[in-house]
Amino acid sequence: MTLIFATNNNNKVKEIRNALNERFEIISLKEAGIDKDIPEPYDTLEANASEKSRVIFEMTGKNCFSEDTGLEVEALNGEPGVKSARYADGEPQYVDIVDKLLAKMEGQDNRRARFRTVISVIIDGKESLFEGICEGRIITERRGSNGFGYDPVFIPDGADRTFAEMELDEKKLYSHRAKALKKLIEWLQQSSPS
Ligand code: ITT
Repeated sequence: MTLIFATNNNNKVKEIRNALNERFEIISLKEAGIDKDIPEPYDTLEANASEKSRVIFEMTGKNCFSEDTGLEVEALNGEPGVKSARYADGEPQYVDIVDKLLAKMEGQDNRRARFRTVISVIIDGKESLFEGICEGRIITERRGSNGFGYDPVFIPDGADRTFAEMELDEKKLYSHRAKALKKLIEWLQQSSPS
């Protein structure tokens, strides 16, 4: 089965490919020749994921999926959440989103946080949603150079290294994205066994 992956984030493409089996082929927007910045106008991961897959389905008429991911930090009342990609936008005092997160978490004892991924898939015009959650904690300084986004400051429960200190094969044992993808794959395999 072939699916267009409605994302402009190449790290997501790498992680999803790494976690897929040979029954599925993923075509990135770039590979599909689609140069489009898809807006994320809503205030839930679900609504934004739906919007991204809907836009690409309407453009192509092909089976596709998208995902929206947020980092939800307990001490920050669930922030940055749906704003994770744009957390430091318009705030030049921060080098990047991680810099802002570390500043907001300074002096905080409660370091609990979780990544949440929502996948929206459209098969033959019909949408389904799948969720994956990874619980963990935010450390006080960056560690590691792999991955992307908040990976250098997030340690998943059950590990003692950040996602940025792990290779893809290890990150997928814990990750929100891999968990949501597993649900999607199981559902696809049940829907079209062979
Ligand atoms: P698309 O919308 O094109 O898929 P995006 O980067 O804008 O790509 P999101 O809206 O889902 O994706 O943004 C979520 C942000 O959260 C993302 O830019 C990263 O900074 C961060 N993020 C998402 N998944 C992550 C992960 O597995 N590890 C660390 N940070 C992550």
